[in-house]
Amino acid sequence: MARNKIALIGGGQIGGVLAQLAALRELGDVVMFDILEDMPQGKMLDLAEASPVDGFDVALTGTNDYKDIADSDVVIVTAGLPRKPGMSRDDLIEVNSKIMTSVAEGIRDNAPNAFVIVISNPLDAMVTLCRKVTGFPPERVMGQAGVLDSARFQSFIAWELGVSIKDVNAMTLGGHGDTMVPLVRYASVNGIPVMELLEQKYGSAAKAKEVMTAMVERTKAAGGEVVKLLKTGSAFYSPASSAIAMAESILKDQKRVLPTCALLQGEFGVDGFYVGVPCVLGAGGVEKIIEFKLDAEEQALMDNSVKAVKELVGSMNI
Ligand code: TXD
Repeated sequence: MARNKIALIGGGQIGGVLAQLAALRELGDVVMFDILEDMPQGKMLDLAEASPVDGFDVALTGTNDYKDIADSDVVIVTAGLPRKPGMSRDDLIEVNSKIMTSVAEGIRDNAPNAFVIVISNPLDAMVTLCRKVTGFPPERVMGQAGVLDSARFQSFIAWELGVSIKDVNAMTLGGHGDTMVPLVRYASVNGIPVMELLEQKYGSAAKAKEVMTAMVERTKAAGGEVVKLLKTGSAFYSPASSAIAMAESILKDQKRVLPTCALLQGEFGVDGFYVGVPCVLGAGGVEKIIEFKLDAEEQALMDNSVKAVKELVGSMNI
């Protein structure tokens, strides 16, 4: 049986960590494509030379030729510019649209059966464009944002409550921008509502709400917080880990329920737009979009986020 093959389009900061994680977990052979000459070849050679130390046994290839991504099972796209301090994700739309169009053509023509996970920003627009250009069915084209946004929310909750991150469960919905919706009502520590634990800690519902609001706001601005500290480039460890969790769930048919930027066709009252929602990811890609009831406040926040996604996508004229 052939080994799984993972193609990485874009060999920059996130691409490098994706390659390392895929190799360490032996998810399959990895091909890294980039337009920069020799760079992906150099990175993959370097990583391959770590394999005797780490003990992973996969083939690692760097390339500037799309032909090398043939027969890939999963393609993860990070090609594009990251933002600089002070920029919003949406500021990247013009330059990254051009890049995404050429990338999607390369995938369509060379890996027509692959599942595609888009990471490039602005995420909701780039995944929409990628699907449009590839013409792939919606279950095979998805975006990564929600796993990361949720992981950030979970981190803040764990740090605030002084509990292990392993026991915190929380999720964000909506677009990958300032309007994302961290779901407070469903945030829990092994099923115990986080709001209840905050009230215990602070002895007042008002203070608990204030602390939660601060964590929600920090989650929404978490990408910018990292950008500001790094000075050049944006987050790369956490986006890579997040996309690898999605790829692994597909390659191993784990059927994990992960917040995924998926094409909605009536779910949550949205039709024809990519929005972050919980999905079952398995051998069929986005196998199921999980719908659940939102209360009035959550629905209003979701509507606001969907509106922002629609405006963003509309600005691309595709
Ligand atoms: O959660 C998320 N979705 C994200 C997204 C979280 C953080 C950052 N996110 C976005 O990912 C970020 O805003 C960027 O749009 C992408 C990639 O971020 P990264 O930090 O990896 O950017 P780099 O280091 O600049 O790498 C981009 C690479 C670089 O090596 C370029 O040479 C390459 O993309 N590039 C291309 N590759 C292939 N084809 C084309 N046309 C191309 N143009 C540039």
